[in-house]
Amino acid sequence: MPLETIVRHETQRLEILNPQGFADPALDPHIASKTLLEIYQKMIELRAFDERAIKLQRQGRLGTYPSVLGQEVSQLVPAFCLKASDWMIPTYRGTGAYYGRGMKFRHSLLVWAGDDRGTVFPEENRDMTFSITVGGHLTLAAGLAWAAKLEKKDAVVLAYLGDGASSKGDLHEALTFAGAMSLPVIFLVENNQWAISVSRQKQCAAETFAQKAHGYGVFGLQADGNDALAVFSAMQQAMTRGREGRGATLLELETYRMANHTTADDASRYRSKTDLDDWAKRDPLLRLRRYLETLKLLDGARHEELVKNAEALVDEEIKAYEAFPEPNPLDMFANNYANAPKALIEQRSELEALLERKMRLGEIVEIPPLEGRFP
Ligand SMILES: Cc1ncc(C[n+]2csc(CCOP(=O)(O)OP(=O)(O)O)c2C)c(N)n1
Ligand SMILES: [Mg+2]
Repeated sequence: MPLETIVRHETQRLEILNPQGFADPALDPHIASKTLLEIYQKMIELRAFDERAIKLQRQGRLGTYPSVLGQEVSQLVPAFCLKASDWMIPTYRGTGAYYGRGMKFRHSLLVWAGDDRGTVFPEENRDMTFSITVGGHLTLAAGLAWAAKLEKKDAVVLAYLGDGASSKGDLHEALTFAGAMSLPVIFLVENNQWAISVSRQKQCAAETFAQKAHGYGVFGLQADGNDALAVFSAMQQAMTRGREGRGATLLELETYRMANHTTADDASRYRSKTDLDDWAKRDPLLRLRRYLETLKLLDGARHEELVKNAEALVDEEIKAYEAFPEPNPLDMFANNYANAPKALIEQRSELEALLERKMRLGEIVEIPPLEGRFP
């Protein structure tokens, strides 16, 4: 007797804009012109920033930097779609996510210079500091979503993760909980085809990351991550589910990391140029540009003007970043403990004495004011 099929699953993929910039009329979400232009402008600004951030690092003016080149849509559009009262937790590759929520580039630069005075988000937002620990924030996101549900507000939680992070046990725990509790959370897998030097093929044998959703009873969807309209639409679906109490979404956005993993990596050692050339044809900026041109919302002159303005904006932001006063080294002890352990108190006193001695000897002229609180 043949075995009975007890369950069958399907996973769908959403693509609206083709590489020539034509939208499928049946799926076009008809985003307002003003919103489309705002998204495009932000993408241009993000790309200008990304390019300069890498140069700053090469010049020794920045510590390190994880590029978002080629991921402008998958970074920026989901964050842009949120309401300020929603929660967001990006990963270290989150400059575009924060920019989509209104964070200033000067603050991103401070963060990548190792200065926590850069963790400044627009006050009304519920933005979390990004997770450097791969996958470590996913259970936190589920917890935030549980809190949001208990508060009975319609907030959703957006947690970004990479294709590599999807292999961590954290995602299993977070999805299990989010599914069982029907939580308003979106786990957004930015599948950029690489986890440092581990390729998508080596990462996971499943055809898609989106289909993992089925194992947890959550909604799964794959979208073309270089297609602004598809990502916008997929986010609307996922947010509506969350706000209406219909539970969590695992959203896979297929894109490509066009740059090195970070400024400390050399991707030419492990991947081919052909791959890069193929993906360059699917550039998210170019595709949206063509769409805007077909709608007569943009022409060559306006595009050039946007690029010029973006470069001026980035110049300003770099100036503001480099004009930041030196921090007080004692601030590294601040804001961690209500009651600091004895060893930490001793270390802080030691550093304080050292700074005073250097002042007396004239080796430093001034100790900047303390910003944080130490018990
Ligand atoms: C728990 C943990 N293990 C290992 C690392 C080192 N590490 C940093 S980034 C990375 C690859 C992550 O790849 P992916 O999730 O695809 O994100 P992407 O960098 O492509 O955005 C690894 C292994 C880390 N930061 N945290
Ligand atoms: Mg990746």
